[in-house]
Amino acid sequence: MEQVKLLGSWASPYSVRVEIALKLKGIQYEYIEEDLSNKSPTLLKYNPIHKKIPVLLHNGKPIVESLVILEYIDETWKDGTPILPKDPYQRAMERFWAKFMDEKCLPEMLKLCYVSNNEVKVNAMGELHKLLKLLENELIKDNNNIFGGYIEIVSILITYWLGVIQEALEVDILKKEEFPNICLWADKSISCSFIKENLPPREKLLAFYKNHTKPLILPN
Ligand SMILES: N[C@@H](CCC(=O)N[C@@H](CS)C(=O)NCC(=O)O)C(=O)O
Repeated sequence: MEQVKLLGSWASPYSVRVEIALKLKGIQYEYIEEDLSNKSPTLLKYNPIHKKIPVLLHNGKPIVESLVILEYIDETWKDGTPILPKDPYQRAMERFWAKFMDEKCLPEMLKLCYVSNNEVKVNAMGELHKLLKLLENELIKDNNNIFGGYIEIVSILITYWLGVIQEALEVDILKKEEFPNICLWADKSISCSFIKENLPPREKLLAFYKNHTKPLILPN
């Protein structure tokens, strides 16, 4: 009998990525909510390097880092719906755009939310705008075709979290007129049942960000 546990946090897109993948594969698992302000000995034991959620425990063995976990789930439970595409080029493209979201977009989103210095926040907004343009152009170029299951799971950061963060900070970066392809893709993606059913309720997430983010004052 397999034992699968997930240490997560309800407001974390990383943790929700893993939940979506587990549900997609039909894996039974036990979810353990972590208090990130008072990390459990289990979290520190199984992720001593980063001390972060999510941590997947498969028969007692820990796997950390959401992108690594998604690939592990896909390779371990081959029977369910595939997460990464078969074609090596497609796989490479999806991995590339996943890294783009986590390594390029996310740091700007974090500055936007948690840095107190207003100038840093305004710059982050500008940087994020430029990055989203790159994504918008990619979506136009590929006619929305490169984006399969893996990237859809990874990009809840943009397709769901960014909208909530924008509302909490009262800014509008991802405007429909400027980013029609991203907005269309985001609408489609988050209304897809396997994504939608696992997202935290919008109002709850919004209240969380209103509580936790530092306000931003836009220059005139
Ligand atoms: N690169 C990691 C990021 C995970 C991450 O940043 N987790 C946050 C919650 S959203 C965390 O555990 N933070 C606790 C801390 O930084 O002390 C992944 O993809 O899993």
